[in-house]
Amino acid sequence: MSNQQTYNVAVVGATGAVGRKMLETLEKRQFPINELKLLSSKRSAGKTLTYNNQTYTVEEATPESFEGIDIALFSAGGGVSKKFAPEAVKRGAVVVDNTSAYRMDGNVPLVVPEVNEADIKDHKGIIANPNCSTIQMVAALQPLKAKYGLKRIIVSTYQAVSGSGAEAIEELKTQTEDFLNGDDMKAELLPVKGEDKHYPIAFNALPQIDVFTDNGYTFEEMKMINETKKIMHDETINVAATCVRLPVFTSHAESVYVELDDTPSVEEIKTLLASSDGVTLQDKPEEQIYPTPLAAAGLPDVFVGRIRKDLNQENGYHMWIVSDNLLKGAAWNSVQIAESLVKNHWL
Ligand code: NAP
Ligand code: 3JN
Repeated sequence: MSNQQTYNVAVVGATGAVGRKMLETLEKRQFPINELKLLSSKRSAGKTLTYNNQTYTVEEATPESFEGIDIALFSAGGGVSKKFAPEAVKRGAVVVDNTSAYRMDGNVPLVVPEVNEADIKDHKGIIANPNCSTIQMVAALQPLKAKYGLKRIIVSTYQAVSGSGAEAIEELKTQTEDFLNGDDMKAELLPVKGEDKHYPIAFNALPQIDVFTDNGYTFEEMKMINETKKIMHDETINVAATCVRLPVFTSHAESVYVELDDTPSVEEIKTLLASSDGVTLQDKPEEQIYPTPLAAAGLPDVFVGRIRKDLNQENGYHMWIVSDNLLKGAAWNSVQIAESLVKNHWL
């Protein structure tokens, strides 16, 4: 019999696009679970989900749901985290929160383990998982920052609809079928649920993810800017972002321009990234090898390719970064944080 310590784990938002990937990832990693509790809103209470070939009944989340829970993985929206994360902490759980509710809170570590795992130990009950677009970018850029210094990032994203949840996946499917059948496409959700205007996502590209802020950037863009500085512990990095939604189901892609302090060769950068944790280099233009969203889907790594020097700026470099937004961008990063809590005795 194994003496391995096991933990009571709650997944909040278990029926959602991210929650389902959380379950898949916990199972794949054989996370040491004693009891598993699957929580959702009243709507899905009573539904069943399988984990390790066992059937679990989903329950409505209430404050009492967290009695006896050691680790709670939240991905049910910021409002749910604001309401229930403190209740979970009060009852002794450590929360790994996938929403933006606490990301910029000075008392809450914001963690991508390949970048700032040590920040986890300072938690006071809640650890925040960054936005998916931020995670894949900082995971790829941290090795460059550590070795060559990082002054500036300009990023344009090409984001999958699964970042907007299960309903957005359905909207892309339905619009695609309607368009191919010669029917009108109904746009009811994207770019942002509840906003005045909606545009079809099928066969389209929408330069709006989340609502606009007063400075003309969207919240998604501001998340990338602010979260990058917090995770990298560097307020001096200049970051600009343009976030775009594409008719892709899974994996976000990013065209990234960086200016470094130093001027390494492209070969030096490739060698560094090829040996970096969580990063896979796919960069052989002569063989048309570069990352794509379809190929990255279902895999935990951050894929980097198309690395080249800027033609005018000596310390400027361009690259293409792709990762499964529901795995490294959400579920896998959260489970990595949970694994680190356990491994380092930081619970
Ligand atoms: P989704 O597919 O729409 O799923 C939403 C989940 O939240 C469902 O399980 C839903 O349960 C649950 N939920 C909704 N209201 C609830 C309530 N009052 N109490 C308890 N559970 C409730 O959305 P998703 O794509 O999985 O995303 C969920 C959240 O994760 C997002 O809002 C966001 O905050 C976060 N997220 C983070 C990233 C990232 O970048 N790290 C990426 C995507 C999402 P029902 O089945 O009962 O409706
Ligand atoms: O749109 C994407 O590709 C990522 C979306 C993330 C998201 C969606 C709804 C609410 C977030 C997030 O994690 O930043 C939130 C939120 O919690 O603010």
